[in-house]
Amino acid sequence: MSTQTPDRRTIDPAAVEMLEAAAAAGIQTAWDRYKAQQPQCKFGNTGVCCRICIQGPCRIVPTKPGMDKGICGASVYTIVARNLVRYIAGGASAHSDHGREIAYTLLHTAEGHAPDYKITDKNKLLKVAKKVGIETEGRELNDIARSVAIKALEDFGKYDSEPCAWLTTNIDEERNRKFKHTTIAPTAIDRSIAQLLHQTHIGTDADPVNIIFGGLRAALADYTGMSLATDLTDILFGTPTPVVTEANLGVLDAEKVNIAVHGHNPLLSQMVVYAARELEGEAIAIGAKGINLVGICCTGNEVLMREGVPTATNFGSQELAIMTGVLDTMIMDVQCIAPAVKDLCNCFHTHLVSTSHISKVPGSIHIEFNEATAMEDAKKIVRHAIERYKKRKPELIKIPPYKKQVVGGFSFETMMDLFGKLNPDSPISVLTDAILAGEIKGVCGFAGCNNQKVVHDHASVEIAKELARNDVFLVSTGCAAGAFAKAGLLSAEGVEAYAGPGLKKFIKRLEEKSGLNAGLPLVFHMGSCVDNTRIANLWTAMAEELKITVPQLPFVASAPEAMSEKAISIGSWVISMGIPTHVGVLPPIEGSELVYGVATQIARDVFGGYFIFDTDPASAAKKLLDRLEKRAWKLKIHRQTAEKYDSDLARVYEG
Ligand code: BF8
Ligand code: SF4
Repeated sequence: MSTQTPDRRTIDPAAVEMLEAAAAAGIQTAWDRYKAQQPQCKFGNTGVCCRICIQGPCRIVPTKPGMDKGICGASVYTIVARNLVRYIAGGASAHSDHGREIAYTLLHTAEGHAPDYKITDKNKLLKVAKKVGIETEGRELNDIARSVAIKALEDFGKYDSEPCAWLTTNIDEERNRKFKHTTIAPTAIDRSIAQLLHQTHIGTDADPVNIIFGGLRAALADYTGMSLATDLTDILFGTPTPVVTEANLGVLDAEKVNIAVHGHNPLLSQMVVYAARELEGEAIAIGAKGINLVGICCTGNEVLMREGVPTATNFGSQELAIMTGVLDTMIMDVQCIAPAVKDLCNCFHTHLVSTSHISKVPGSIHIEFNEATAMEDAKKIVRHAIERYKKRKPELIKIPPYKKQVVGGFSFETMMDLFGKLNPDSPISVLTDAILAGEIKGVCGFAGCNNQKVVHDHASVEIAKELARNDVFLVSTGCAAGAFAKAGLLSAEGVEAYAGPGLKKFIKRLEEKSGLNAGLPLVFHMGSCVDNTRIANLWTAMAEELKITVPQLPFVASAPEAMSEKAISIGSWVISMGIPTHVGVLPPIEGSELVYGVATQIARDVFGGYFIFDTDPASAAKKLLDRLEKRAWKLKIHRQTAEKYDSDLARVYEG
């Protein structure tokens, strides 16, 4: 008998409806495929299967003589550590390659070779230029932009031994020292990734701690690539400001041409936004009421943040958008696009259009997207969608009537503007004062994915509600933000329903001054996964304001449904920065007590941040709260002591 009923697979009401429809129609989804994969291999699940050379796979059974090591003699700790850090190499490659494309587009825009792009946010350009040490006085904007782009590209492959600019200029002095002393500051993004693959080649590094440090260097390279991606994207398309929109499958409109942008890179999705606006008339000419653009995954987050484009689904429920029968085209770029979407397209009229030469799905239509012909390419895709509209099968249309209001667009700059309405001289102190006064307990940053190993959206939403009830200020990115959006936590409705008294007072005080008619949300949406660096900017500003180190700050992170290599990479730089980080899915490291111990305990001694693995949302929320309360209590004690003895605040104490 099946142990899975729809409501145990997802808490999203639209997904429940669609899963029922899928079951009735015999359509296979990720939930079915997950079940078919059970039981999953225990060796793989605990990280003890090595496939690094083709003598393998070597599977380790510590208690069985002869099987306690790989054929080459690699110990279980070497194997688990190598497997773990190779995830980081994958994640850092994905994020940084995305960043590199943005940097090239900025360069080509400045040089006049990418005519459809422009420098939209001049202030951000000047701010970023100053931050990374580029002269701005008396220079043309394009000239400055060119220097900024080159500086960013240098972070990928420069030959000197200075740490990457987008790392050092975004973190505080203490973290810079820490990363230097622990030798994990990357000097070039590409080198740290290549070096990590070299380090983990058969017969190179067998020392698990050294391997993990190599992994952390690549994780900081990941941070560097993400950070420059965020900065340069803001320069090209604008720094997000508050937007009001909606989320869930109910945002699809049966009377309009529906186009979903899916993936990560805004160089394409932003152009599709412009193209859709321009071609609205062509859609009307064929009998539609217009064009309805929706987002899936992080490129959806990018256009939500800047353009208020509604979110249709997050990662876990991406296939279900096609089952509505009204999605005329799904445009994909890179990352997190399940190949299964093409199989679903075969059952409906939807076309899957791939656009990147490194990201194709057999059977889909490929319309290559080039920055030199960006608008033309985007229009071609939108016109393709308009054509598909005519091919709809009315008998297959089913749009679940669920959607929630979303108030998003909270870039770091927008957060500062918001706080600045209460204290223009020191915006960030609005947040830190509320912590010192005990009104809020601290901050939790949510990130990450959906993972079939846990109930879709459940842990993210449950942990957020519990933390909110306990007066924790919440920010989010990625597919966790997608879960919150669909559950109504990204709107004022969420504040009314779940905020504790202190958090409610704090948000309402901000809201009164915000000038936002829609009100402020319970969780502040800070963007896509690369925008986790906006969250890092927030904790750095808070630590600097309080004159403490990041590991002393009442700030925690949670990825309740982490799934991708990118999520592992992000989690690794977040703990290196000094933030206790909850992950709600057990990564494959349990096969080595040593590696598990490094991730959950030793990391705390060295960096102040560490992983908390817990698959139970209630207990995870409690652990996160405990960490915040402990850090806030210590902070207050240390401040009192410093005041009493008229001394400086202790800069280092265990977080
Ligand atoms: O980069 S949260 S499932 S879509 S990996 Fe992917 Fe995870 Fe979603 Fe965004 Ni991030
Ligand atoms: Fe086996 Fe060693 Fe090859 Fe890994 S590297 S597959 S442990 S022989």
